[in-house]
Amino acid sequence: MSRLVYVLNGPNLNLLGKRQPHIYGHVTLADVEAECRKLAGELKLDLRFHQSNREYEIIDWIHAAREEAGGIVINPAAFTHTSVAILDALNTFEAPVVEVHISNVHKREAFRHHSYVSLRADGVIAGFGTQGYTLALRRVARLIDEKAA
Ligand code: DHK
Repeated sequence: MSRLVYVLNGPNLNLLGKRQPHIYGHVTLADVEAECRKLAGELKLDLRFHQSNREYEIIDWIHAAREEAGGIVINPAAFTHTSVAILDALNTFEAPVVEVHISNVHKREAFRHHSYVSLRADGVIAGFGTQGYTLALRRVARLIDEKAA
């Protein structure tokens, strides 16, 4: 089982830290990546960390993950609520998938309550702020370890 994990981020998350900080906080995506890389070192995981505002790029990264990754952590951002294409791509990936939302989407507008990605995700983390990413990585590491045992 590969110890490579893809951390994928959807649209507008490049503006994390500047965008609606009352909802998404002041931590930047670069800060999140640094925290994930630090934890990955401790958990002996390799990481590919990506963000895109384009649906097809996220799909292409999921396809790349099929070839080499032991897990995916994904915050699809607004694509969560719209993208059958990302769900279909994730359904081609056989290893663990954890879905992350920085905010508690269930406390927000009704259109954020439905997630296509949750139909595939092995677990969902919402409302833990950017800490959700490291929690998700810990879960993926555990699932990889359990499969290897
Ligand atoms: C991020 C977004 O950009 C929104 O479109 C989602 C998610 C929620 C988050 O909480 O990380 O609805």
